[in-house]
This record gives sequence, structure tokens and C-alpha cells, in this order.
Amino acid sequence: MSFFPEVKKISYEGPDSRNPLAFRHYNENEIVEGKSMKDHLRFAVSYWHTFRGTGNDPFGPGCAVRPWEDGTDSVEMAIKRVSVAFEFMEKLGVPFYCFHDRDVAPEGKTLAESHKNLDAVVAALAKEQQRTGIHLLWGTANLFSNPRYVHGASTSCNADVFAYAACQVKKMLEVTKQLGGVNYVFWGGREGYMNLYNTNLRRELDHLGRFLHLAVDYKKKIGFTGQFLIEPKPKEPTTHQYDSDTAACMAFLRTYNLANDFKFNLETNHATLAGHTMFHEAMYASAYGMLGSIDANRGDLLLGWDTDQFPSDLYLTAQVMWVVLNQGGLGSGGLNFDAKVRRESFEPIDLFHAHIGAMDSFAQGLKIAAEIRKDGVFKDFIQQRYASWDSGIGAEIESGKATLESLETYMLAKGNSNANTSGRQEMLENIFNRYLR
Ligand code: XUL
Ligand code: CO
Repeated sequence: MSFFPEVKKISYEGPDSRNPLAFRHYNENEIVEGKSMKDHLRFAVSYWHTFRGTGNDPFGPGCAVRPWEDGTDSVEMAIKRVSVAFEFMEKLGVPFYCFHDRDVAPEGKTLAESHKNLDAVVAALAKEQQRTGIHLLWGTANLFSNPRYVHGASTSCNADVFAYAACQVKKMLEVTKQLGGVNYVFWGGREGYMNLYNTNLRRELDHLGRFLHLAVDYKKKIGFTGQFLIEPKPKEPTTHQYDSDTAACMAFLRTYNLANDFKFNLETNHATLAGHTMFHEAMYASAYGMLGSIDANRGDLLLGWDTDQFPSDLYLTAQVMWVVLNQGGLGSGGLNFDAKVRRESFEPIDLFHAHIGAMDSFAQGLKIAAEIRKDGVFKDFIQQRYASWDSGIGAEIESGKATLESLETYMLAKGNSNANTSGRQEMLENIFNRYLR
């Protein structure tokens, strides 16, 4: 039985194609810098948006047309949905997917019942992974939807809630390992506060640190070798999330002695909500060897919330891929489309249009970034810009040899500093535009 009978496997037709159900840039076997596009980009579909999204918003209920849904939240429906998901992903040609425990299976009345429901659906996921060769990029636990998480999960004022959340993570670590997942994501759902009058901030952060340590310990115990990823987000649903941006998360991870066990899963719309560009967040994480994976989406710059739109901006994709190529790839990470079709795009075929466009945007961004790297324009400029640090006084400062006294002796003898040179920002922006074609 087919759920998308009108769609054949999406193929690459080249930049001149006018077929909206074809790739114009994503050619999975095309080699860029010695590696296939498929291996560079490691695209993943998000189960929650693509197979559980209904198009509901604060002003109205869901309106998405999904003919396969029977209106129940049963295990049978969940298993049928697995077939829908894998047919979609196979036709799209993505190598990976990602899910939360509660995306794939209904929550039961007790923890035991929830585990049982999940096991039943995981068996179906394993079978489909086997059949299609599609892999799990990462698993995660939904520690934010159930009303028990109203005050947070590991940062809840209620210790029982911490315990329940820990059980969900334990189970999802086992499931992710069982399905061969190559990463595990922690997004701090409601780990933050709405109001400081009722919040013991230090105690909550200590609990978050404790929670992540328990996960690291269990990961080692069961021999799960996937990479742990933390996903920063500054606000929404809480006023202030503890994992607000890359720099704040790094301070947190270092404070709680977790920096060696985590990398980042950076999401574009979270970066913009934090008042940064994704370019900044990616560069910051990469500079410290911490850029592990990406939730590839975008926000609407005129709206102040997490709109989770599909990426289509070539500046964004080229900048991100430039950072990724410069660090030698994403390792076990990938580009997960944590993105949802607009409420107005309610037909199943819109799911294809959205993913095709996003994959093409990143494939084009990859090609642009590779061209820029081939010519070495920015690299050479930056190297030249910092040349004063390569020898003489600059090298003495960097190596730790210089003291305030030695710097004074140096400058008293010299009299004044060397003249500065221009940063050439506009010229460099013009050069970047040269590659956008
Ligand atoms: C929420 C968000 C999550 C995480 C996984 O804004 O991005 O979907 O990616 O929990
Ligand atoms: Co995300």
C-alpha cells in the first residue's frame, strides 16, 4: 500500500530543471572536496514535524490533510505511521531521521505502559530501517509536553518529576542504541524559568548538571557510543532557558565538568532568537571543536517566536557549510530539518516540496562554500590580517613569554604601534556575492 501514490522517487535533474519534484542541486553521489554530497550533508527528517505536525497554531486547530491518519493515538496507528514515514523518506532519498520517544509511540497511563508502547513501535522502526537502509541520526526524549513537566524536567521543583524524566532518558538511550543511533540530543524543553520570585536558580542548574552526569554514566554503562549533543535555545516555552546560547552552554558544561562529553546541536531559529546569526553560533562552537550537528531551519525575522521554517536562504546555507567544511565535516552529526510546513501548506505533497527545497538550498550552499574554499580568498585574507602575531612581539605574547614589563620595554623603544590596515568588510562581502550563482 502506498501513502504517496502520486510521487515517484525524487531524482536529480540539474539546475535547469523546472520539475518541482526534482532536485536541481542535491545530487547525492556528486563528489565535492573528495566526498559525496550525501556524506557531507547527512540530511535527516524530523519525525515530530513531518509526521506528527497538524498545522495547529495558537489561533486555530490543525488543518493538515493526512489521509492515512485514523484519528486515534493508538499503537496500531503509530505502527502504520512508521510505514508512512519510511515511504516518504525513501522517496525523498534522505539517509537519516530523528525522533522523540513520544513522537513515535503514544504515552501510556504508567511508565511501564509507555515503555511497552514504545517497544512495539521501535520494533517496526527497526524493521523499516533494515528494509530501507535509512539510519537514526539521533534520538531524544520529550521532557516538555506532558503536564508533569509544567515546572521543567530535571530543573523541576518536584523531585519526582526529575526521576520520571530520568527514566525517559534511560529508556531512550537504550532505544537509540538498539536502533544504531549515532547521536543523542538534549534540548532543555522547559529547563528554565518564567519568574525569579519562585525560582532557586542555582539549585535548578545543579540539578540539570546532575541529570546530564547520570546520562553520561548510563551511556558508558550500556556501551552507547553515539555523541551526546546539547541544543541551545534562549526562550520559548520559558522566559529564560538555561541552555540559552552556545557561549552560555559552554560555561554551563565547563562549570559542571561535562564539556568533554558533549558537543552542540545548533538550530538556526534558536540562534536568531538568541540575538545571534547562525553563522556566529556555528563559528563559536566550531572554534572550540564543539560543533556536532545542526537543526537546519530558519525563523521569520519579523516574528519573535520559533517558526521552524524550512531553510531557503543561500547566504545562510553557504555560511554554515563554509564553517562545516572548514572544520572537516560534522563527524557523526548531520543536517536535521527541524522544520514544519506552513499551516497554509496542508497537503501531503507540500512535505515533499519543503524538503526538496531545503535539501537543494544546502547542496547549493555546499557547492558555494567549496568554491570559496578552493580560491582561498577569506583564508588568505584572515591569515594576512593576523600576520603580526606570527613572529616578533605577537609570537612572544601568544607563547606566554611576554610580561607587562617586557611589553613596556618593547613599546618605549619603539615609540608607537605600527599603523593599522583596513578590514575591507565591503570588499569581502562583494567577494562572497561573486560565488552566489
Ligand atoms: C524545539 C526543538 C526541539 C529539539 C529536540 O525548539 O528544537 O524539537 O530539536 O527536542
Ligand atoms: Co531543534
